[in-house]
Amino acid sequence: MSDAGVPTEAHRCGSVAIVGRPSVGKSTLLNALVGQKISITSRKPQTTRHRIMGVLTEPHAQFVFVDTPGFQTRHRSVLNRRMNATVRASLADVDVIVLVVDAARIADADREVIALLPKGTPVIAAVNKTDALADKRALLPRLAELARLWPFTAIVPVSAERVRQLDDLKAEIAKQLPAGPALYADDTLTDRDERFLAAELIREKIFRLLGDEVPYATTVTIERFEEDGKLRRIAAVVLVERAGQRAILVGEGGATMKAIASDARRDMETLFGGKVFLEVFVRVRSGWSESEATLKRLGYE
Ligand SMILES: Nc1nc2c(ncn2[C@@H]2O[C@H](COP(=O)(O)OP(=O)(O)OP(=O)(O)O)[C@@H](O)[C@H]2O)c(=O)[nH]1
Ligand SMILES: [Mg+2]
Repeated sequence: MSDAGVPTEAHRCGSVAIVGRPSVGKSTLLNALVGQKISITSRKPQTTRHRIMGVLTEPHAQFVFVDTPGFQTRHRSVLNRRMNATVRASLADVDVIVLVVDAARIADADREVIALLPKGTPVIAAVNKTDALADKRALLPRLAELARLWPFTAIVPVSAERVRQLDDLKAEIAKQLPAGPALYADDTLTDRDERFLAAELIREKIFRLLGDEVPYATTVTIERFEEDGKLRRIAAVVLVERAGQRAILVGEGGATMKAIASDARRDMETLFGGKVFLEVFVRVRSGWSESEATLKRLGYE
């Protein structure tokens, strides 16, 4: 800022939506860009259910990234429709859009996301998972194919997981950000509070440790969150649709739930920088993902 409070020309600040079909690596990219794990990731599609802001403050630019759920074409529950609505809303009022695709292939689901892109907002394609390409020569035709699908401002091959070419991506994004002062304090990392992050970390372990059914029938709420000096006492409830799912989640002699809770607790201690005492309970509430009222109460936008 200059003395008169007018932003200096060099500084830029703006919002950047990260969108794409499920599992292309949007959340991994957000975490790599901001340098902290704030958005959960797993091999399973539809891991992310909420939009999550991640702020990166650099000397000449502040990037306000917004991670979004993967735009989906299957599992048409009320929850899924809400998640797609979240994607659409995120596209509507941002300065820049980053479309993430998988370097291995452009699928119909990618084309469906491209069809949602608003005209007039700069869109940068991040071609992710280049590390997993057996033959690097496959990349060039992929870039050409993308260029035919949308007038992207830039197309940047990256590896979010290996943190490769992210500086190139950031430079392309920065060029498109409007001039202006930082909107957030330079130590702001996310708009989400520790309660939300704690619930998400439990959900991540459920996505990572369990098979293909239970994660999608599950949501997590925090019943109690108390800070006692550097110690946090957290009581969480996992809601499932059916008693059989509860049995799977708990596991033999409680072993599965124990693994979920201890993995989640370890991540919370890293993220919050203090000890965590975590209790997790499992309750059956059938129809939670089909009830607008319940979803609203559970914090789904
Ligand atoms: N090899 C490789 N794997 C990656 C890369 N980026 C992400 N992944 C993996 O891809 C999977 C999906 O990553 P996520 O970040 O959860 O993907 P997402 O797009 O946020 O998925 P949804 O939230 O479900 O839409 C995870 O297993 C990641 O570890 C990458 O650069 N290279
Ligand atoms: Mg995600």
